[in-house]
Amino acid sequence: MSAQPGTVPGLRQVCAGLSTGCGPALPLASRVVLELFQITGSASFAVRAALEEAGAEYVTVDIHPQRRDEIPDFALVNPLKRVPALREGDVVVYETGAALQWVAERFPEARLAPPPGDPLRGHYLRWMAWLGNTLHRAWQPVDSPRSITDDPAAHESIRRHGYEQLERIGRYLEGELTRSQWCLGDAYSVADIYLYMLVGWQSFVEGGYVLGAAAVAAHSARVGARPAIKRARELDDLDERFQRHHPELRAGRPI
Ligand SMILES: N[C@@H](CCC(=O)N[C@@H](CS)C(=O)NCC(=O)O)C(=O)O
Repeated sequence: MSAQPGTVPGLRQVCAGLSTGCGPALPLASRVVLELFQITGSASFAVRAALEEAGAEYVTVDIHPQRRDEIPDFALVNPLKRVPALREGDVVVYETGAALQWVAERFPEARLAPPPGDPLRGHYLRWMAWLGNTLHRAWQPVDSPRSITDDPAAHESIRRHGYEQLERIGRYLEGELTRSQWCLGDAYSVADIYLYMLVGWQSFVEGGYVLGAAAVAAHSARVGARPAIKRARELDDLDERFQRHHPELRAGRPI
């Protein structure tokens, strides 16, 4: 969408249809801008997709993977210098799961999470915790055993254990998603976005890998067909399999 009067060039003004947050345009100096620190095609995709789902107005701050100090504010926003990270005025949030939950709460009209007190809240919290502490980390042993040990003799066994864990995770997800449209049954949430991205990372596995079976694939297809998700993929230069159209570029810049 095109920038509106009074906004930063490139700022995404996508508030149409929301009941709040779209008042008369204020002079730029008096506006607090929501910033997404990102590397296109990385874990920041999920947060961008949630912002797109929410119809949020935000700007992106592109972090160069090899030059993380180029943007001095990045270390202030996330001392770990990892993406995604969000800043809005004095508020900063990093860690994918936390940032997704924050987006859902910041834009409640978008109904991207069950609110406190909702009977689905416990399931939602459980999904978000599990995605962050289990599935997000599960690809590393198969994709990059050398990030776990530099002893090449151990890599095969690390990979084998990694695949065994992925098989267990795949069976678990099949059980959870069979007969269920979304992670929370009929209620779409940021958990679906997070799961969609993490399942999409299967295409990075050398030689190919399919996590789970028909129910996981159907869930990914449902999420991936949503207009906001398609838009986020285009913005992040990703195809339907989560492969970068231009692997040599991040936000249009060479890596
Ligand atoms: N636990 C973090 C992990 C974030 C993360 O690893 N981000 C990657 C991009 S996919 C990154 O910034 N990697 C840079 C690095 O490891 O130096 C989260 O959930 O946000």
